[in-house]
Amino acid sequence: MLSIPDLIKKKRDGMKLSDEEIKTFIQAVTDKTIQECQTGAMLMAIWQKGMVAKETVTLTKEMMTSGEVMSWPDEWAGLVVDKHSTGGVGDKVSLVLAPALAACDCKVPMISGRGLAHTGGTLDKLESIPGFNIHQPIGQVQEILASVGCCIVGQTEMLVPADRVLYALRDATSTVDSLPLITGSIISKKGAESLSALVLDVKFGRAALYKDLNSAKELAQSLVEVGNGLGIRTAAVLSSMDTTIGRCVGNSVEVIESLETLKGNGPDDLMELVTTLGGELLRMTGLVSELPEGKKRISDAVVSGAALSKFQAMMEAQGVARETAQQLCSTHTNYYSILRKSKHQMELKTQDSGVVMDVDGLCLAQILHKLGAGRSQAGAPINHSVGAELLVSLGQRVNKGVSWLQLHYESPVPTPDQINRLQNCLILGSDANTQTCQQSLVKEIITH
Ligand code: IUR
Repeated sequence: MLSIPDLIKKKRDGMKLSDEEIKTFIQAVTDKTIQECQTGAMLMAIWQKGMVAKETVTLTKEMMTSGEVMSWPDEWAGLVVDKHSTGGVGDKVSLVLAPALAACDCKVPMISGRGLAHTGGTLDKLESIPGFNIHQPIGQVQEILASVGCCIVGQTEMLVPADRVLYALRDATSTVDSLPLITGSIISKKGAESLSALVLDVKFGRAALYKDLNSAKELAQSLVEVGNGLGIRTAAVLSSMDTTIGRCVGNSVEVIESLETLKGNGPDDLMELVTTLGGELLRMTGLVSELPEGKKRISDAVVSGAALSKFQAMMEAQGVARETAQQLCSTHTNYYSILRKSKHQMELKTQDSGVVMDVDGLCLAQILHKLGAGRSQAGAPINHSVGAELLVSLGQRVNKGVSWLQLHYESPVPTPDQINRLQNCLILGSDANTQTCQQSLVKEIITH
């Protein structure tokens, strides 16, 4: 058996590691018998020399089994599904998709994350609902799946401990952007949920992890190959992430937009993503035979109110008082009698007339982050009431002086420079180009 320095040397020199060698490395990481500098060196060797698909599958499997792996009743075989997104702005897909899938008879043990850099996190959004508890032990997750069909929770200490160690060291060693390491990190956590099917929303564009379609596609292909290699039916949807998804960005405001979507009033771009990702999952489970049928079933679950009932039941099962859950899900509710409204609102006005060509989702998210919608560092508090609502749509003709953005803020208040930068997020153009700005978000679906 090679020693840890030998393993590092082997990868450093561009050779493939055997299953046994990868197992040795991950075990040493998990048991903490390896020095941090050695882990860092191996991460850099992997970053530089890469891994072939077989090595990545083994790395992912070993990471997955470094901790607790969930198990489900036999009668759920084929029905346990989840989605992962590489992170976006205004990405509230999970809040609509999880209950919609539950309404289509799937079981959805959705393990979500917190906001990272300028992107929002599903857990932060849900915590703007008073009482919502994202910490659920595995036994409770199974009970909620049995009674409701979906839950949205945080990662427990016991799930994929090797990823915790590697992820922290990747940050410290500039090895975050490595295809095998990203793949191992994402798929190991999904694998530990013992899924039947997994769909990945791999985003590309200005506000995404990967700016260009080709690198996003490379990641999507690696995720799909390794997911399938682990025995999970896996597909990836490549979707563009330049502006915001829907109209709202922030925590409370995104919960409101999600609830409105579950009441049948959702924006087209959000519904397109929800139905495509959900439809693909239904196709992979075999509940439908073709994607269009799957999309229709998801859309029907939302429009009929079946998904809303699941969301209400999920809130109650995760600690929200019955009356609160009922009120949030009723037709004419005053959301701000329950969710905290920011102390101040401000409407930004268009400085010209024209057609809305673009809204810079990255710049908008970065400013909201600074105003308290995101964290300055891990563990720091966030202000759930901070956010923004877009009052215009792409392709819409607007006159000079109309309100285009409502900003919700408290402390810090936006500086003149921030307001100026927000104004520059809105790009107006001439009528001739309206078609180019109203394209579908979904570019491609990768199934193998
Ligand atoms: N999300 C993860 O879970 N792992 C990663 O490596 C990245 C995002 I980048």
